Amino acid sequence: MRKKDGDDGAERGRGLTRRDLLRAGVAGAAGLTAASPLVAGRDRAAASLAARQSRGPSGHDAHDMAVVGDIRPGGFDPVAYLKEFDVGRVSTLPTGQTLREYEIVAVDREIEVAPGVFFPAWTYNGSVPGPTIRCTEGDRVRVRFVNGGSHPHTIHFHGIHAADMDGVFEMVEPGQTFIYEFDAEPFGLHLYHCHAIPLKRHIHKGLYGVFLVDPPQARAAANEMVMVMNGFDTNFDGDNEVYAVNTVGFHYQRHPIVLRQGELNRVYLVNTTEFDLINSFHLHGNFFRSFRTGTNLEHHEFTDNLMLCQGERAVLEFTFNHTGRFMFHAHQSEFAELGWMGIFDVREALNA
Ligand SMILES: [Cu+2]
Repeated sequence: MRKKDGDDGAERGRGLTRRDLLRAGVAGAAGLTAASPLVAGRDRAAASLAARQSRGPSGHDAHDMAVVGDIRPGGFDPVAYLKEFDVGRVSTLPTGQTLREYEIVAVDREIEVAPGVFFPAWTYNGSVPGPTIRCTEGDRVRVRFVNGGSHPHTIHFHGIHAADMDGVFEMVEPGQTFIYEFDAEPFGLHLYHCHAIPLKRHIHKGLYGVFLVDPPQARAAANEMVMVMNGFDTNFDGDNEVYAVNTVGFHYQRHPIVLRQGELNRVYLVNTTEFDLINSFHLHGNFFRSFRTGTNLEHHEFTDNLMLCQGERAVLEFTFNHTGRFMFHAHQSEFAELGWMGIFDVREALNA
């Protein structure tokens, strides 16, 4: 966000500009099908391919907004990602300790970060963010990491573990495998990411994911959602053009998240945004309890706006008493206008 409004002219002609993104977001929100200045060249070809692929058996488009309004089907699905937890392959060690084994492969892959906007990502298991690794405090975690990418990578897990399991000094070259093994501690909401240098580039390219360690006594039952605040520098000028939770700008505005009145919601919120020092989460029409780093079961704050530095995370809990549509977004207006914007659609309880 270093650029000021006056720099827009300098951005022109470089393809996607921040203003184009804004237009795309507005178009998507209004449900327009007209071509956007955002969609140009190969992006236009990809969008029309997406439109063709989404055509249903009736001959009509399955997605009204397929041309500019939505990402292609079949790729990363931000709605599914909210609730996808990888608990590993579970077994019991002779000591009685639970062993959880995970497979993570680094893959170079082009991803769609806004309708028709593609980004040459480096991924864990093909998606950005990578899989949400979930376990319980005290479990033995064993991660088999294969570097199938084109650059040296590692996995640096946040947590308490041995120095040679920290994923910092032992570079994993393309084609090599490394096994990370440690006991999961402390409980809380952590993250993992590549620690190869230049670090900023390896993280921003997409090599990060959520590492969730549940407390020994599980938290109360809730509608749980993982939200990773991230950004993408689509023209490699050292500045983000697209901001989002879970990668795709405006996705939860196009596809509001359905919540139920009176139900406890829990958001596992992680900030992996590069280039900007802070990001934030603002909830409309409600307040939430925040548990910073998720390492304490007593909440720290009761608020409607939480600021997180890069790498910080917090567990948020809230219940809606009112039905209707409520926004959630970065309180930095610029981030919100460039994609970090979503809607909760709160409906009556199913058994009401
Ligand atoms: Cu890397």
